[in-house]
Amino acid sequence: MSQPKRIAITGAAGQICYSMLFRIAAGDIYGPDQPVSLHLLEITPALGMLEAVKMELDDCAFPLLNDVIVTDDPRVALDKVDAALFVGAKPRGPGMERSDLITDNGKIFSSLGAILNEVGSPDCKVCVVGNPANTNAYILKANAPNINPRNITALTRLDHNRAISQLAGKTGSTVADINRMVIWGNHSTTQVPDISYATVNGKAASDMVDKAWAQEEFIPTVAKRGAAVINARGSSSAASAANGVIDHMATWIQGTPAGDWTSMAVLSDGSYGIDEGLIYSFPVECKDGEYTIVSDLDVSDFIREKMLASQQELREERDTVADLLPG
Ligand code: NAX
Repeated sequence: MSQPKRIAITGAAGQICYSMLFRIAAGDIYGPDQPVSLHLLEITPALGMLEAVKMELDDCAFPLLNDVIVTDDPRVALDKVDAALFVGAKPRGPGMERSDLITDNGKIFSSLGAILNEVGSPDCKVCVVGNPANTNAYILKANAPNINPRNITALTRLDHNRAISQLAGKTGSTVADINRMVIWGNHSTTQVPDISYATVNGKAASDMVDKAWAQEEFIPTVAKRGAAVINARGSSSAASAANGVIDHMATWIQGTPAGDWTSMAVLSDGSYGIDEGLIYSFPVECKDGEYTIVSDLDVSDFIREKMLASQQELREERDTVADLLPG
């Protein structure tokens, strides 16, 4: 068997990770022939809980799980890892404004970015999950110039999966029948779930649903799904978020099926007129561990206006965290 792939995971004692670590240890990211080592990072007060998670990982006797490191030292967790999943962040507390959350969590990502810059591999694959995910990835990238900026991504795969599920429900099909869904923009309520290119069993989705549903129901339902889950269960999406992270990484590493694509928040190269350097969700094709932004899609005026509004939100978030960006 090959050398284990080393994966750092922050916030490892939290609820998303409790649904995620066991699947990674079972091979769900790198596949059934690739051993893995988990580098689990937590803040010091949560180390006891994290030890309990390690006990359970040990008790599963996963054949692919080479070793598990439990630490509160990011230098140990991030040392030469092949992949880093940045889940750990504070949730929004009572009375907190979104801008307070951005500044508080932004500090976590500027300091972890600087440490990844020192001890990480330049080609480490990064997925930021902790909110605000796109802007946290932006902060991390700015503080980690030694890391390939194309490899610093944020999670919109949960939104992508939510969109597929809504379209399948509406068209009476199964999720496996649906291809070419897109999420544009920020992982926030300004995101733009877009069925313009989606197919259901090879047929154009836009011919199967009315425009009013696509514009007035589908988009807000997907964009506000996180809040709907919070209202229903009293805490934020965990298992579906964990599944989204695993899908994001597995697709990036193992590739998109022929004729399909996925959505990832990645470094904008100016595609579709989006500011270069922002971390923005685009449709991407993945092959051999690399992604390519799907180019030259025809974007309607309705969708473009929403894409620009999401870009504007990301610009404002970037300006809010200017103090956390070096230089
Ligand atoms: P939890 O509060 O259950 O867990 C977070 C964990 O992070 C805690 O155990 C905490 O001790 C740890 N932590 C805090 N600061 C840390 C630091 N500096 N270093 C290492 N660990 C640290 O939250 P959970 O439900 O797991 O959610 C984690 C993050 O994911 C939140 O920011 C949440 O908003 C975000 N989400 C992002 C989603 C996405 O699609 N991008 C969807 C789900 C989720 O809302």
